Amino acid sequence: MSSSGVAIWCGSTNSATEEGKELNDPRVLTDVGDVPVQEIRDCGVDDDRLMSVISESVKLVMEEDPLRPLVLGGDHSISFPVVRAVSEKLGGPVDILHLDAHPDIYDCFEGNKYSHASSFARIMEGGYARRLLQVGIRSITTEGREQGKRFGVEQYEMRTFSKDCHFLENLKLGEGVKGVYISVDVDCLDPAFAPGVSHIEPGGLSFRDVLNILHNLEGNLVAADVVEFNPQRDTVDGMTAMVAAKLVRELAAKMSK
Ligand SMILES: [Mn+2]
Repeated sequence: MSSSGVAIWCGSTNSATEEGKELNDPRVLTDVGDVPVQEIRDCGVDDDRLMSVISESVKLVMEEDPLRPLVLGGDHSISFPVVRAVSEKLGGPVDILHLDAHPDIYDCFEGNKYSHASSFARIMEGGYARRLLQVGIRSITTEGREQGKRFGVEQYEMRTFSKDCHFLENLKLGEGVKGVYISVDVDCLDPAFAPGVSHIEPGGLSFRDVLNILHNLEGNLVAADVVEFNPQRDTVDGMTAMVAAKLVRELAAKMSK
């Protein structure tokens, strides 16, 4: 998180978002600090407890009306405890727009039901989401498709993106539920735009595709996460940190509307 954190305020760009929100305004973006996940893990707590710590931390942020959490990973395992907290705090399910190369919906991955590849199975089982739209998908197994069907997930694959893009850039979500949650895995982007991720998967979205979807989305955006930026892989001039930071900036602007 630290290098994308620095990139959010980087002097090579200015403090305005594309649609003219001022990030210097604390009503648009305020850093409330980190959850010390690694330190907690090092204390030997089990995964159930670790997930609870993340959920309780998000709920604590939401006490501070009108703060809306925008959580930075880490890997995609955080989406489950964050969405759970948002849904429990607001008192009902949300609609989720999930941008990712992968559906992250395995029942269990490498023996871990809380893995980065299982978060959306836990979210759907828990009833924390009504609709789940997955966009950018281009690495999906038979189990991923079956789990998608089982939970009624709307999976939009990259192979049909040119056909679906008009629909995806005019989304209206969150009506009749508590609002909209956006989860952005940086690997939804083509590696040409964002090589600094753990799982390189060619054939992805352009940065402008993602911005078009976000900017045009209609709905009350109550929370979001940006995950899977990997600073250790960000060897091309820190470019992916800037990409992740711009996602955070534009999401913050969208959330402050
Ligand atoms: Mn992914």
